[in-house]
Amino acid sequence: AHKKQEVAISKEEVPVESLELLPHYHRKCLSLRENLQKVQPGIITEFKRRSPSHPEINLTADVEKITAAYEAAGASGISVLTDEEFFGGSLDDLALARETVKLPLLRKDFVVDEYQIIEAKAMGADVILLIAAMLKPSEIRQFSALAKKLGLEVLLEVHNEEELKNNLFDTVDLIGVNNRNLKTFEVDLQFSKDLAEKIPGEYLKVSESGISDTAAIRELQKYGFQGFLIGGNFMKTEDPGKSAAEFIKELI
Ligand code: IGP
Repeated sequence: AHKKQEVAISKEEVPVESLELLPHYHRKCLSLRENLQKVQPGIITEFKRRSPSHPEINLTADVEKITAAYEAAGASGISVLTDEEFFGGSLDDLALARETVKLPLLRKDFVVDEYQIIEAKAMGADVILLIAAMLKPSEIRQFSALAKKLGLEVLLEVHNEEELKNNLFDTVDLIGVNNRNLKTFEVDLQFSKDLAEKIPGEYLKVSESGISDTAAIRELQKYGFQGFLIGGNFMKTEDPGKSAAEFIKELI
């Protein structure tokens, strides 16, 4: 049976106690970490309508159609942007993706409080993103501990050695090196290559952003990366699911 779930509109309208009553809040999460280890390389495809650097990637994209096609293409997980202001995303996109696929889902957003983590669980996410550049280590510690308590996995995003060193908590599961500098939007895969050897072995390594060909993945695999987060390269095409399928077929 298809379990439809009401979607949260805003913090003011939906108190935490109501989120905790939603069925997804009690569901057992899927492991992105395990899924990424099953098939190598593991591709996390992203559903993204627009971004600050690319204001019109695919504004009217159909989340059900594209996430279903990503799953059929062999993705290991799917990242869904829920930030409205900068990325045109929504919790509805996440909830619809949850209704559509059985893959682990990453809630891609700027998490700055505990409410958003509870909301992520209640809306059907399996993984949350914590961005080291915008949070204090004490917050990363606190938020990742809450996520673990709720059964969610944590992807910590770093861009330099300092961010990495300050946040190596055992409540983090995956470490993503963002190849895009969030201030200048400049992308360079060298960020992943430089940080790879500094990421302790217990964390699954993910390379994020700016990946546009399979050669880049082959190269990054040599540095120990097992997960690859790819958005624009697929979303900017006419048929993102088909682009992802062709890309993944070339790799596996
Ligand atoms: C995907 P790209 O270059 O393949 O579209 O990038 C993903 O890494 C990017 O969307 C991203 C992101 C973020 C978005 C990485 N970190 C933090 C919003 C917030």
